[in-house]
Amino acid sequence: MEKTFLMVKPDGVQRGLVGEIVKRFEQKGFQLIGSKLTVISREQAEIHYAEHKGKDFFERLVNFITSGPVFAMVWHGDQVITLSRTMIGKTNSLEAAPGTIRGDYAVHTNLNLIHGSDSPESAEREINNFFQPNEIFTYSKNIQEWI
Ligand code: IDP
Repeated sequence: MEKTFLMVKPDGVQRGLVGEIVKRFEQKGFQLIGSKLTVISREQAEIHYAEHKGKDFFERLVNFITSGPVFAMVWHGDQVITLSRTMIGKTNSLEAAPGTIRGDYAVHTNLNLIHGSDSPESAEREINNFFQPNEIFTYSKNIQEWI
């Protein structure tokens, strides 16, 4: 079992896609174990996107991600890191396949609705950047054996 950090970006919140996005991960069979609507600080954004520091789109990315509320989530499940990335779709909006969140709802790469961790290491770092330990809940569901 793994944990991952998923975040509906400001464009997804503005467009009213929080429910649709949560629904997809719930219906897949993953478990929501933490969530909050929050406006992230510039410092948090720079930590979150540290690997892009120095790139030409970095400033715009940080300005965008801090421009309004995001819906930050922690999800739990088997292979949730890889499977949630598949459900999100490719970064480049021209390559995001129909059926994926970006493929179904996003037009531009810089307004691509959702972030998902790409490895166990990033997931841990990103969860710690956005959540306190007491904001994450583990609980069992009997349905789990059917998933
Ligand atoms: P990911 O969100 O699919 O994991 P990353 O490479 O981590 O993709 O990039 C983080 C975010 O930075 C992307 O979701 C996108 O919003 C933005 N981004 C990445 N590459 C570009 C680009 O070439 N132009 C504009 N924005 C970009």
